Amino acid sequence: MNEPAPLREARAWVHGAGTLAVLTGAGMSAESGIATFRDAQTGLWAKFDPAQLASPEGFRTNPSLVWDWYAERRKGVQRALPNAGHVALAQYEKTHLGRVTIVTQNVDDLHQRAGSTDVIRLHGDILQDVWLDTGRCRPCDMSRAVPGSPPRCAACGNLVRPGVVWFGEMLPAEALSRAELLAQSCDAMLVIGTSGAVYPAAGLAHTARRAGAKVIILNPEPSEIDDEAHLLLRGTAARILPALLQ
Ligand code: BJW
Repeated sequence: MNEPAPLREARAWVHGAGTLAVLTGAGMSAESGIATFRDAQTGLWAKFDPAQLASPEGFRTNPSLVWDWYAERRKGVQRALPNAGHVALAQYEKTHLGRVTIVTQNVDDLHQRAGSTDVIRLHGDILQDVWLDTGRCRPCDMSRAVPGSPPRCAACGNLVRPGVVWFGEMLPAEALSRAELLAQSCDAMLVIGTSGAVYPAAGLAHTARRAGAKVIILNPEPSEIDDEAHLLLRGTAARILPALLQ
């Protein structure tokens, strides 16, 4: 087959890795119709203000604006289907059991719906409801939430918010520590569809490289962490991954 040398080399590193870490960002789900954040024309931050919509301060200032924005995005996630890239990763995990872990910044569930089982979610789950400040409120439960925009807990009165990680919030500790250990111990890291602008997720590529892993970045555009890559694959997730993981 007449294919580019970087793709052949990347395939050899991926298949040769006893432990493969896959770090994914919004570009992974772009071909499923879910908008990225920072793409110049179509990214969410080209139209919306992250400080207003993706921060605890923004939510406290205007809870219904933020809730309604997330409600629309939830519908988009529920309508979306995994693309050929998600499917290729899930199939690869099945044939390389115990050797592949996905670390995703994405708040959608498309990796899981494609069949991937070992998925670390760094930025939470957009489809989950949690209580503001307290997370899961015991002994309250969501079935007793008073409907509204946003709903409130019937027992404690607390506001309900989407279960995502906003700017300035800590990442889930267990997920972050698993991801960091993986970055320190993997043989190869495949970084897909992230601008590399948001930390601590973006720092995982640096950690992996410093620990001796081969780092491959798949992105149609330059990213802020391209310097960490041993190999750059220029293309989209749904086009490149089926070829890379075959
Ligand atoms: C394709 C494609 C296709 C297109 N195929 N590719 C160190 C230095 C500086 C700042 C900080 C630091 N450590 C912490 C911070 C502060 C902050 C931060 O990083 N700020 C930077 C912006 C400067 N980080 C935080 O606040 C984090 N919390 C934290 O660290 O707590 C401790 C702490 C707090 C304060 C100070 C210090 C420490 C939390 C970050 C939470 C991020 N939350 C969001 C929103 C989630 C909820 C929601 O969905 O609404 O997460 S923001 C948004 O960005 C989202 C994403 O997961 C995240 C990353 O974006 P991603 O995935 O890279 O998407 P894009 O759009 O940027 O890029 C898409 C890419 O795909 C592009 O490159 C395209 O080319 C490509 N692409 N089509 C493949 N088809």
